[in-house]
Amino acid sequence: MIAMHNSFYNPDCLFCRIAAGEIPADIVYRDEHVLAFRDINPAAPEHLLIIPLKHIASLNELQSEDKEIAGHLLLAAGEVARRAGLYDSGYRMVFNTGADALQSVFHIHGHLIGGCRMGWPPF
Ligand code: D5M
Repeated sequence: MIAMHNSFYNPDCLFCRIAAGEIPADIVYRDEHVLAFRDINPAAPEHLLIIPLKHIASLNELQSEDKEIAGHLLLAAGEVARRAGLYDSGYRMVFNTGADALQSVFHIHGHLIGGCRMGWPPF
Protein backbone atom coordinates (compact mmCIF):
# COMPACT_ATOMS: atom_id res chain seq x y z
CA MET A 1 0.00 0.00 0.00
CA ILE A 2 1.24 3.50 -0.81
CA ALA A 3 1.94 5.45 2.38
CA MET A 4 -0.36 8.44 2.71
CA HIS A 5 0.86 11.20 4.99
CA ASN A 6 -1.67 13.97 5.10
CA SER A 7 -4.17 15.41 7.52
CA PHE A 8 -6.84 12.97 6.27
CA TYR A 9 -4.86 9.85 7.22
CA ASN A 10 -2.73 9.61 10.35
CA PRO A 11 -0.42 6.57 10.19
CA ASP A 12 -0.20 6.50 13.99
CA CYS A 13 -3.99 6.26 14.39
CA LEU A 14 -5.55 2.83 14.88
CA PHE A 15 -8.88 3.81 13.32
CA CYS A 16 -7.20 5.46 10.30
CA ARG A 17 -5.39 2.17 9.79
CA ILE A 18 -8.67 0.23 10.02
CA ALA A 19 -10.26 2.65 7.52
CA ALA A 20 -7.29 2.09 5.17
CA GLY A 21 -7.68 -1.69 5.41
CA GLU A 22 -4.31 -2.13 7.12
CA ILE A 23 -5.85 -3.64 10.26
CA PRO A 24 -8.78 -6.05 9.96
CA ALA A 25 -12.18 -5.24 11.42
CA ASP A 26 -15.71 -6.65 11.29
CA ILE A 27 -17.07 -4.02 8.93
CA VAL A 28 -20.83 -3.60 8.65
CA TYR A 29 -21.10 -0.38 6.63
CA ARG A 30 -18.94 1.85 4.47
CA ASP A 31 -19.60 4.83 2.24
CA GLU A 32 -17.62 7.79 0.92
CA HIS A 33 -17.41 9.52 4.32
CA VAL A 34 -17.77 6.93 7.10
CA LEU A 35 -17.03 3.38 8.16
CA ALA A 36 -18.80 1.25 10.79
CA PHE A 37 -17.34 -1.87 12.37
CA ARG A 38 -17.92 -3.99 15.47
CA ASP A 39 -16.15 -2.93 18.66
CA ILE A 40 -13.47 -5.44 19.64
CA ASN A 41 -14.50 -5.17 23.30
CA PRO A 42 -18.31 -5.01 23.23
CA ALA A 43 -20.12 -3.30 26.10
CA ALA A 44 -23.54 -4.55 24.92
CA PRO A 45 -24.91 -7.45 22.82
CA GLU A 46 -24.43 -5.21 19.76
CA HIS A 47 -21.65 -2.62 19.84
CA LEU A 48 -20.50 -0.87 16.70
CA LEU A 49 -18.24 2.09 16.09
CA ILE A 50 -19.02 4.65 13.37
CA ILE A 51 -16.01 6.70 12.32
CA PRO A 52 -15.34 9.38 9.73
CA LEU A 53 -12.76 8.24 7.15
CA LYS A 54 -11.03 11.57 7.80
CA HIS A 55 -8.79 11.69 10.84
CA ILE A 56 -10.41 14.02 13.38
CA ALA A 57 -9.18 13.39 16.92
CA SER A 58 -12.37 14.16 18.84
CA LEU A 59 -15.51 16.28 18.76
CA ASN A 60 -13.32 19.08 20.14
CA GLU A 61 -11.33 19.15 16.90
CA LEU A 62 -14.36 19.09 14.59
CA GLN A 63 -14.33 22.19 12.35
CA SER A 64 -17.14 23.89 10.50
CA GLU A 65 -15.57 22.61 7.25
CA ASP A 66 -16.36 19.09 8.54
CA LYS A 67 -20.13 19.76 8.63
CA GLU A 68 -20.89 17.41 5.77
CA ILE A 69 -18.87 14.59 7.34
CA ALA A 70 -20.44 15.12 10.77
CA GLY A 71 -23.95 15.18 9.33
CA HIS A 72 -23.20 12.15 7.21
CA LEU A 73 -22.00 10.20 10.24
CA LEU A 74 -25.32 10.80 12.01
CA LEU A 75 -27.29 10.02 8.86
CA ALA A 76 -25.48 6.68 8.58
CA ALA A 77 -26.45 5.66 12.13
CA GLY A 78 -29.95 4.48 11.18
CA GLU A 79 -28.62 2.27 8.38
CA VAL A 80 -25.89 0.85 10.64
CA ALA A 81 -28.53 0.15 13.31
CA ARG A 82 -30.73 -1.54 10.69
CA ARG A 83 -27.85 -3.78 9.61
CA ALA A 84 -27.17 -4.70 13.26
CA GLY A 85 -30.86 -5.52 13.83
CA LEU A 86 -31.35 -2.60 16.23
CA TYR A 87 -33.48 -0.26 14.14
CA ASP A 88 -36.82 -1.22 15.71
CA SER A 89 -35.72 -2.16 19.24
CA GLY A 90 -33.66 1.00 19.74
CA TYR A 91 -30.06 1.88 20.36
CA ARG A 92 -27.81 4.49 21.88
CA MET A 93 -25.07 6.53 20.19
CA VAL A 94 -22.29 7.90 22.40
CA PHE A 95 -19.21 9.99 21.54
CA ASN A 96 -16.74 9.72 24.40
CA THR A 97 -14.73 12.94 24.33
CA GLY A 98 -11.72 13.62 26.50
CA ALA A 99 -10.46 12.32 29.80
CA ASP A 100 -13.58 12.33 31.97
CA ALA A 101 -15.47 10.40 29.28
CA LEU A 102 -12.59 7.87 29.06
CA GLN A 103 -11.89 8.45 25.36
CA SER A 104 -9.04 6.08 24.52
CA VAL A 105 -8.81 6.24 20.71
CA PHE A 106 -8.33 9.76 19.39
CA HIS A 107 -10.21 9.47 16.12
CA ILE A 108 -13.89 10.43 16.39
CA HIS A 109 -16.10 7.39 16.84
CA GLY A 110 -19.74 7.08 17.74
CA HIS A 111 -20.39 4.01 19.86
CA LEU A 112 -23.69 2.58 18.61
CA ILE A 113 -24.86 0.14 21.26
CA GLY A 114 -28.01 -1.90 21.73
CA GLY A 115 -29.53 -5.35 21.89
CA CYS A 116 -30.55 -5.01 25.53
CA ARG A 117 -32.55 -2.70 27.77
CA MET A 118 -30.21 0.07 28.95
CA GLY A 119 -30.20 2.32 31.98
CA TRP A 120 -29.87 6.07 32.23
CA PRO A 121 -27.85 7.96 33.38
CA PRO A 122 -24.77 5.94 32.41
CA PHE A 123 -22.79 6.47 35.68
O1 D5M B 1 -13.52 3.75 22.62
C1 D5M B 1 -12.55 3.07 21.88
C2 D5M B 1 -13.15 1.75 21.50
O2 D5M B 1 -12.38 1.17 20.48
C3 D5M B 1 -13.20 0.72 22.65
O3 D5M B 1 -14.55 0.40 22.95
C4 D5M B 1 -12.48 -0.50 22.09
C5 D5M B 1 -12.46 -0.22 20.60
N1 D5M B 1 -11.36 -0.80 19.87
C6 D5M B 1 -10.05 -0.69 20.16
N2 D5M B 1 -9.31 -1.34 19.24
C7 D5M B 1 -10.18 -1.86 18.34
C8 D5M B 1 -10.04 -2.64 17.15
N3 D5M B 1 -8.85 -3.02 16.67
N4 D5M B 1 -11.17 -3.01 16.50
C9 D5M B 1 -12.39 -2.66 16.97
N5 D5M B 1 -12.58 -1.92 18.07
C10 D5M B 1 -11.50 -1.52 18.75
P1 D5M B 1 -13.21 5.02 23.51
O4 D5M B 1 -14.53 5.76 23.55
O5 D5M B 1 -12.11 5.80 22.86
O6 D5M B 1 -12.79 4.49 24.84
